[in-house]
Amino acid sequence: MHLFATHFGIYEVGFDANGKPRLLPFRYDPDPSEIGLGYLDLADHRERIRVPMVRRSWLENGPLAGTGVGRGREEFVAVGWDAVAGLIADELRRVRSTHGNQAIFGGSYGWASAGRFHHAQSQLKRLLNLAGGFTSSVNSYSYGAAGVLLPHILGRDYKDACDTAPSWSDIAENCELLVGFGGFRLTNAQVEAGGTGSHRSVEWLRRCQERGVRIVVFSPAAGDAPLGQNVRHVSIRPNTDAAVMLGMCHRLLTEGLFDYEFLNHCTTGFGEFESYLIGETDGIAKDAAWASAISGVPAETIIGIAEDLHDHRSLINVAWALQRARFGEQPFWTAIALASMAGHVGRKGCGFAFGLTAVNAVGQPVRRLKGPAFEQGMNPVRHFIPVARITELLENPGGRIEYDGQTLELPDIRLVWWAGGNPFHHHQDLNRLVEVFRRPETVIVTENMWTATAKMADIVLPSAFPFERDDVAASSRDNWLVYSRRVMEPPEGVLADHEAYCLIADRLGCREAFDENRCVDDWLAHIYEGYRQRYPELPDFQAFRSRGFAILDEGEDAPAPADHFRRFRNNPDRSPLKTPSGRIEITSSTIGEFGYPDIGSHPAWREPEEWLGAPLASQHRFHLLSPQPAHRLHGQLEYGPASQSAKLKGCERFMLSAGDAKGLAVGDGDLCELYNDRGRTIAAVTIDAGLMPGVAVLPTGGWFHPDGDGIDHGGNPNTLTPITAASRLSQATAPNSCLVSIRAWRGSGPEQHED
Ligand SMILES: Nc1nc2c(c(=O)[nH]1)N[C@H]1C(S)=C(S)[C@@H](COP(=O)(O)OP(=O)(O)OC[C@H]3O[C@@H](n4cnc5c(=O)[nH]c(N)nc54)[C@H](O)[C@@H]3O)O[C@H]1N2
Ligand SMILES: Nc1nc2c(c(=O)[nH]1)N[C@H]1C(S)=C(S)[C@@H](COP(=O)(O)OP(=O)(O)OC[C@H]3O[C@@H](n4cnc5c(=O)[nH]c(N)nc54)[C@H](O)[C@@H]3O)O[C@H]1N2
Ligand SMILES: [Mo]
Repeated sequence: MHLFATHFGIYEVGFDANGKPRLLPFRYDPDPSEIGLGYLDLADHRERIRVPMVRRSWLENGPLAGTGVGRGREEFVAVGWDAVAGLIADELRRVRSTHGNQAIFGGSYGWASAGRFHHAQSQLKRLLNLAGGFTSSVNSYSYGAAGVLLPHILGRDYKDACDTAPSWSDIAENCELLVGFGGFRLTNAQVEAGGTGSHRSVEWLRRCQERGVRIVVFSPAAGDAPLGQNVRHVSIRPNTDAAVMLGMCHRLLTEGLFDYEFLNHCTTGFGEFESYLIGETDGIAKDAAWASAISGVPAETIIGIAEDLHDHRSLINVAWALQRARFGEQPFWTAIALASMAGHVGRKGCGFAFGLTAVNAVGQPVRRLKGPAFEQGMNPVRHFIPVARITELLENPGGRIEYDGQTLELPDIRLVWWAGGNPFHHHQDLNRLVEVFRRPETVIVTENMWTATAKMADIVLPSAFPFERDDVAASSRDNWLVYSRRVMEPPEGVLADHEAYCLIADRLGCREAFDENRCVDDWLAHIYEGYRQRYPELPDFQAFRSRGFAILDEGEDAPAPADHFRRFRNNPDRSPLKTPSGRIEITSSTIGEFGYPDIGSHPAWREPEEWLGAPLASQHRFHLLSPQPAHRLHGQLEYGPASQSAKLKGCERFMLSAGDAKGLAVGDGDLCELYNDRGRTIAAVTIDAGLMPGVAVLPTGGWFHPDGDGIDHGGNPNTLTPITAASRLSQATAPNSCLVSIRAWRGSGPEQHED
């Protein structure tokens, strides 16, 4: 079978009457995603990068002439591959001999495309490591706060974003009440890093409902609650979930409705938390009335659901979005404390989970295909940043930031190279990012489209689309392995990242170390053999390639893994967690001892600078949430048919309640300007009857498209979001704490502003 693998699923390759290739849903996928169906349309899109390009004044005057201010507004000159490989090799040599390798930032965060070999970050990092190393980045935008917090609370086995949840099959069979903070944004489950052959989250959630699992969703948006029976939506002010959970903890405590045995044997530090709950530490009882005043959730609702959580076999799920906010560690930590009190942690299908439906993998009862990665080699440079500190890195050379008990020194970056990510999509406060991106001496970007990031480069290397090369694709969280076979050749002048870096490695004298004398076919066979060594039941490479895919446990579900915490609950001495105490740390003396002003030793409510209760809300009165886009993957496939047809008059859509629209004198489809002190962006109103007043929702992924006045016509929410970290502990991204103003826009839409 001729297959093409993407992060949103597998597609079959067919041909239309004119012999033109087209993508079709994969026959074994019960719920294929529409996102990728139009992927091939991008092959000859006008925004495609077709040849290596160099910004004119960098080319003419060199990296030291201080022309970085021209980035993003100057023309590019086409150059040949030989010339560009020479320019890059010379520039890498210059920077490393003058400043040392730490002056090269190769963090390069981003999703790029599926495929184990043509993995954009790995290709770049392997090259840079052979060139002496680079300043790197750690953690993710997805799970930055939780990924640092949870190893302290649950142990290092729970660092991965997909590893806390019980399996869907256990939830459907055993859970009676599923309470989802942040709900279930089902369009997100189309995606899985590395791809999947079988989208099943939506079906699993439906099966839970059919089995009588009652579902409660706390969200500012009613759309985060699934349709169907046994569902209740509770409207909540953004960023206040921790307060509601604390109100629930308080109720369970004062009513004596908590699992004393579990708290005693399986957790540590409940006493300190208890003092905080009853107000011994600060004079404020965190009762339901207190939580209600903060969150807008009626006190009796908080009380009722708290008791329900205790009285029934319950599971608390928290959406990843909640930790992508100021003090984003708190709702996760508080949920763990609440579930521990309610007493069902370690019971099948119960306890707590993070990110059910955030991506397809969470909760899937499958045996995972964990294979070898394309080897990046060793990075001799010890400098790194938590990934969302890119602005500080470029703004403040020689500065320091605190992070998870360490003090990190920010090196003086002279060269930035980005491949497979789009910081002008993913990072916050884009206008500030534009300024700092003008500081380094050289910026190199490897991309397939003229993204805002590519436009900010000095040297742009055109990269082949994933359907223009062969690869072995798999997700370490899934049981499908795919031979993703090229559908067409890349345009002349465009190379796969690997081929481009071979040319540069040649100039650097490390070609042999880079490609080990293997051609791409050899690499694919080599990577596949790595899988076979771990899973001998897989067919040999030739058979795999001709069939197009392989699957573990074909035709049946792998047995549901035992609930993670069951063994621990049964015998915490014999199966301790990998925390300092071996227990769930409701109080973490490690975190307490860091002495950070923005996170303490136990879960707590902390008031963000930007939320509906903040003083700033008198000036900018809407809380902006920026969830994931339903019709594309981040900024990818923005020009695909699914993304384009979801727009209105070519504009991104944002959601507003009917009352707010009326107050602003705008109607469905009207263009509005969303603005604050950081930026301005244009989007079209969609009235959402289920949205809480005071909240605006603008999904990510509209391409940053500022005009001469600095107004973004692409509807990118990151023109508005702050770079403020969740806390010093995680230094994670926090775009969901953002206040904006909104007014009708009388100017033109994006059609008039296109290049
Ligand atoms: N306001 C706000 N911002 C957010 C979020 C939010 O919730 N709110 N969410 C954040 C999250 S969770 C994430 S994960 C990030 C995502 O941010 P990114 O991962 O940076 O976004 P993508 O658009 O997927 O960028 C990947 C880029 O890689 C390119 N690419 C694809 N294949 C290849 C290849 O083979 N080689 C090369 N060189 N390039 C390739 C694509 O063209 C694309 O431009 O955004 C974050 N930003
Ligand atoms: N189609 C598609 N799917 C994707 C992606 C994509 O780009 N496109 N990206 C993937 C990636 S990289 C990631 S990390 C995941 C992210 O998955 P999540 O982090 O779960 O997703 P989000 O879409 O950011 O937010 C989910 C919901 O949280 C709610 N929410 C936000 N803030 C609050 C709050 O303070 N309180 C409450 N109660 N609710 C709140 C919002 O209403 C939103 O609908 O999605 C993945 N799935
Ligand atoms: Mo993400």
